[in-house]
Amino acid sequence: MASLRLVQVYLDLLSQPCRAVHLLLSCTGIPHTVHTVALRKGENRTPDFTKMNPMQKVPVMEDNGFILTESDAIMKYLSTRYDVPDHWYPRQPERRARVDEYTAWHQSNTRPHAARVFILEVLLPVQTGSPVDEVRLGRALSQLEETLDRLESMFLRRQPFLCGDDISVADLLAVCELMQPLGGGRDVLQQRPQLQRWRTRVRSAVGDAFDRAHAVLYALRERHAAKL
Ligand SMILES: N[C@@H](CCC(=O)N[C@@H](CS)C(=O)NCC(=O)O)C(=O)O
Repeated sequence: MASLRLVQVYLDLLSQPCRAVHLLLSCTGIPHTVHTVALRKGENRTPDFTKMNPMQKVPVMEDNGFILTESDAIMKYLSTRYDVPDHWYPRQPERRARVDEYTAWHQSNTRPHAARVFILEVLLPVQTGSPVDEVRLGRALSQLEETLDRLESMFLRRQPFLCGDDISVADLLAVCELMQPLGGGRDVLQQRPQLQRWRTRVRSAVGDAFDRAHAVLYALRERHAAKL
C-alpha cells in the first residue's frame, strides 16, 4: 500500500459514496491522492484491495497507516482530523448531532431508495441483458417518493441545507445519491422545486468540483440515451 503521508483514497466515481468523499476532499483542499478502483473491472476483488477492505467495497481511506471504510465515517474523520471549515461537521454538540441524525437516517432511506432506482433501471439491464422490470421499478420509485417527502418535510423544513444554514457532509452524501438515477436519464427531483433549490445551493457551494465528480455519471447518461 502507498506509504506517503498524504491521505490516500480508493474510489470509483460511479459510486455515490465515493463521489461524496471526493467532493469533501476537493472542497476542503485536504492534500490527498486518489487511486481509482474500477468496480466494473473487479479491481475491488484483488488480494491487495481485499487486504485493505475485506468487504471489497469503495470508498476506502488511508491516512498515515490508518485505514478506514464507510463514506460517512471517512468524511467525519477527515473533517475532525484536518483544519476544515466547521460547517462541514460542526463541533458544537447540537449542530453535530443534527448531522449525525441525517447521516444515520440516510443509510436506510436516501441511500438504498435512490440506489435501487439506478440498479433496476441501469445496472441490472446492462448486467443481465433483460428489460427493466417495470413492476419493481414502480415500487422503488414510490419508496423513493416517500424519502423525498421526508427530506422536504423534515430536513429542509426551515433551513436551506439538510442540517442547518450551511452545507455539511450530510448534503454531500444526499446529493450524490439523488444524482445517481440521472445515469439512466431520470431526474428524481424533476417534480420537486424545494429539493431542486436545495440541489442548486449545494452545487453552488461546491463549485466546479460538483461537475468534475459527476462527469463519469453524465457520460453514462449520454451512453444510456444513445441506446434508447
Ligand atoms: N455504506 C458504504 C457503502 C459502500 C458501497 O456499497 N460501495 C459500493 C459502490 S457504491 C461497492 O464498492 N460495491 C462493490 C461490490 O459490492 O462489489 C459507504 O457508504 O461507504
